[in-house]
Amino acid sequence: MQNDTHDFDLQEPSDADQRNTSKRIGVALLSALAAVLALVAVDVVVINGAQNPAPRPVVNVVRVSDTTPIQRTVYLSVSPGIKPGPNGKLHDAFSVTNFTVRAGQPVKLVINNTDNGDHSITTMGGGGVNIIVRPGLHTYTLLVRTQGRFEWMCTQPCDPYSMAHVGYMRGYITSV
Ligand SMILES: [Cu+2]
Repeated sequence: MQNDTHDFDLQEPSDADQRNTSKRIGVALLSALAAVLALVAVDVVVINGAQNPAPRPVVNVVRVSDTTPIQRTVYLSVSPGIKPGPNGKLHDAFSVTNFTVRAGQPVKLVINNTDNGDHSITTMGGGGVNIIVRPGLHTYTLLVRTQGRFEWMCTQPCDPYSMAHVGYMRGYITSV
């Protein structure tokens, strides 16, 4: 398993500094991400796991209503031959394929790709998201700037059935 991570420091600032710091962080994020509706990744080298962040909850969910979960951090895995299709044959799959995010709010995706090849989360027909999911454990930051429902699929050649079916290598990013 690789230990490098790709993320922004999205830790909440202290209460005293929260207002100004949040504004600066927001401006910095917007500046860095002005060109595209996009994945953003900044390399951080971790040596022997000594600099691993403190454990986080499996899923940190913030709700704006009873029916609309906003996921600040999503942990998911990618596994070859793990999910049965209609005839019982096992297919490649992401453990989570449908995400609900808040427009303009960065979401961390912590992805453990247990396969030995790349996969991807690539939106079709807009959205501009193209996350190349490399083997190993990586953290990506996803910022969807506008509201909408964007279908994505894995564009890295893998399991043809999975690439064509929601719930396997295909799904939806819903930005509210
Ligand atoms: Cu794939």
